[in-house]
Amino acid sequence: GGMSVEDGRVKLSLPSGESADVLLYGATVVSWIAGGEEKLFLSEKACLDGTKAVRGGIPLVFPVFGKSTDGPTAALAQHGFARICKWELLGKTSENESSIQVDFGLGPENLTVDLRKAWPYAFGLIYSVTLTRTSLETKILVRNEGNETFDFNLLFHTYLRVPNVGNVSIEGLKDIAYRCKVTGTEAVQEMPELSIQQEVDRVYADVPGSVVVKSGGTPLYRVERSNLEDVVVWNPWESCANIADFGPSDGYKNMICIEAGAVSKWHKLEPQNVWEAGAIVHL
Ligand code: TA6
Repeated sequence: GGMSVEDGRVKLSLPSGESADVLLYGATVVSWIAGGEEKLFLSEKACLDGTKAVRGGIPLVFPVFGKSTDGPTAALAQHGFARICKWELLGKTSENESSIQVDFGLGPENLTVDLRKAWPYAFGLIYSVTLTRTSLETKILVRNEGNETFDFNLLFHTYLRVPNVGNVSIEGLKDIAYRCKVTGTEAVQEMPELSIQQEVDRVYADVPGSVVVKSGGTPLYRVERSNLEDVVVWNPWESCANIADFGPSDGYKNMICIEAGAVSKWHKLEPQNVWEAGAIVHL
């Protein structure tokens, strides 16, 4: 067990065999192994060399979800800069037999000059990844270190690995209003369970409880959130063939993105204030 660092990749591991790998690039979790099985989907065409956001694992979305056309985040690429910047390893903050936590940091000093111009706020992010025998927790602390209020979105763009997405059902979204990004419409989910039989890209706003991902009726994952009101569900289906770094071409069958976030509205952070949130994926 412990933490090791090699080539910009930080490995967390427990004596009982579980592990998680986090790239300094984007502080992207790219692997989570428990019971000898990989729990995250990582595209076989994902760029892991720091040239492009990672297709798979857990990219971190900040300070904007999607692409905004106006306001202070308009100059930023889709999903912001957190996932395309090199983070600092702050270090291991706790470890025992059954749990290990490692922290990462990002501030303006880690951004390119162009990004700093595009989003000129004095911010500090601390990202904590905690591995236990039966869960992976991601926590974020956003601090406004300047004297100007800023608006932000935040989201953990988690690609969960599933045996066959056609057998997946998602519980916890009944009666929740969502925006469908495929059709550009809004609706309320009536079904107690969502099954995935085509492209799905939905932003569910104000989801009160946990979301459970089942495979053939058996619970695989339970996603618990704290201070993250929204849940995005995404599977590109066969249109994954149009995503350059998505592979294999039928890889959509083995993934479902269940993304815990604060994205349906802007969050305001005043000078010298801190905002904290987190998500835990339980097995
Ligand atoms: O979170 C869902 C989503 O915003 C989808 O609309 C889809 O485009 C996906 O993220 C991937 O975005 P990316 O920028 O990584 O290609």
